[in-house]
Amino acid sequence: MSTQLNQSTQRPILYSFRRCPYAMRARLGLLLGQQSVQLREIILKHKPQPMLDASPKGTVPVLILANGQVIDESLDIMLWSLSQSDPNNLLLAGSAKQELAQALIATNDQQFKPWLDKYKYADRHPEHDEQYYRQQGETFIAQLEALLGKHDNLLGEQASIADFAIFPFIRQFAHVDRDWFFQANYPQVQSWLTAHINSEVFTQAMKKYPQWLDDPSPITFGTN
Ligand SMILES: N[C@@H](CCC(=O)N[C@@H](CS)C(=O)NCC(=O)O)C(=O)O
Repeated sequence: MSTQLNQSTQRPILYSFRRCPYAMRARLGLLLGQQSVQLREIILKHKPQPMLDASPKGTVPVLILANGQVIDESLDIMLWSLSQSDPNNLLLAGSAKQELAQALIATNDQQFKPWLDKYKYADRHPEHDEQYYRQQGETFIAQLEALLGKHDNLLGEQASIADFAIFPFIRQFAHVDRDWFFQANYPQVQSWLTAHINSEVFTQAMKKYPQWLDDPSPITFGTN
């Protein structure tokens, strides 16, 4: 058997959905950790059975390692990838800021994200109006604005895991009403977000691929 075939069968499999911020986080983590995976682009309305067999909770991203281990939480995929290789020290090894990074990501996932969903789909949550949900989300945006007033990225001049884990969600928040967001009084968040959106790694993470079920030929994503 050729080495090439061998390598491709041993690459981890990533089930992903391009527009999902959790999947963006995982793809960014894989690129930044210089990993190479077989990408299976899915749509949420039609989840492939092999993905559900591996992870019955049915959320993307799902990473299946060559040894069969399943990692089905986006942050764990980032952590796995960066534990393989972390040339930019995104994990903040040896820094007291590690706990801060964890806490900020937890606030994003547990507090900000539920408000973001309600803001995005305010018509499905008629208890309050869109502006109310946006204001709830702004508590976190204001927290980021204060951090970014001190340095270019959330925890220092250099980006860390916190920036990459969080900015896809702030992008989604900004996109609900771009005109409002980019005139609001969050200049540091606006330029931080714009810089990350325009970065090479995000451009690579957002490349479009055919849906796996329509085109099951192997697609390599990441470092070759
Ligand atoms: N905690 C999970 C959340 C992942 C998640 O909720 N992904 C959404 C898409 S953005 C999903 O797959 N939802 C299932 C569905 O809509 O059917 C993670 O961090 O990976």
